[in-house]
Amino acid sequence: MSYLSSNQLKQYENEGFVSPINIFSKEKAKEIRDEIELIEKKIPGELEKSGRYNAHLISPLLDEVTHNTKILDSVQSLIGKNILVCGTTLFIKNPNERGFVSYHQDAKYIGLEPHNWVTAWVAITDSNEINGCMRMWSGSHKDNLKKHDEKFNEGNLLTRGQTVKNVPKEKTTPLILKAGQMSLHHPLVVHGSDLNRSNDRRIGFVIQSYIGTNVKQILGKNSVQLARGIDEFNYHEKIERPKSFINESDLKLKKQENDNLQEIFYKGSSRKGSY
Ligand SMILES: O=C(O)CCC(=O)C(=O)O
Repeated sequence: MSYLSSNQLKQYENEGFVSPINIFSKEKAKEIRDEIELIEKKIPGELEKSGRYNAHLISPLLDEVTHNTKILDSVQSLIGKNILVCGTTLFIKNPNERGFVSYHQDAKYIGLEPHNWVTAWVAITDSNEINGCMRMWSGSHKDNLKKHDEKFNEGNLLTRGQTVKNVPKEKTTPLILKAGQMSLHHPLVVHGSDLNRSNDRRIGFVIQSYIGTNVKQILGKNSVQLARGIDEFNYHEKIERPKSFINESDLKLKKQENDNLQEIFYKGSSRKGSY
């Protein structure tokens, strides 16, 4: 049986996202936040810019989230039973910083084809309209890829500032989540987020993305972990799960994976990798 109700499945089909979904307790979320903040303290800068990708490779707790049964049960009902993890991103917005995310479609720049994949946004802190939660343009996944401009505004957390024009912002749906809840969104749904106007951090741990084994990376190279089922296609190199908290060889692997990602994200761009 699916972890998603029939109404939630309908919501995904009609709107391009499903939210909120209960995954773990707020106490567990706090434990994960503490682990993230311990990494930041032990290795300053490790989770900044391109370092915000693939923190699950050095953190057993983030690895545990990535392989969480409730998340995988939900994902399975959207993309099938053979599931790979092809990367994660920490979207952290600190108070009094200018971080926002311009409206975009993930499928525009991630290079994963066909679109048999889904992104899980897991709230490590509460995420709401005050601290800049994600906002979705409901139903926009039913259109094809839209034109994106590259707008390199200060504070844009997207690598290339990819921006869809004329998004009806007043009609977008805020995805309000409590720490420990998640949302799932479709590769084609247009979404973004505003500034954090609160006094605390907003932390989202994003599995970007869960892909079916039939999905290829057409812009470069992505290594993957098998999350569930069998990989009958073997399109991607497999990588190990972390051996311990901030292990030397895992740190090297994270760096190598993130260098590969930079190649993908900046393909065809005049701008070269700072994020
Ligand atoms: O965390 C955010 O505000 C945006 C995240 C996002 O764009 C994504 O998960 O695809």
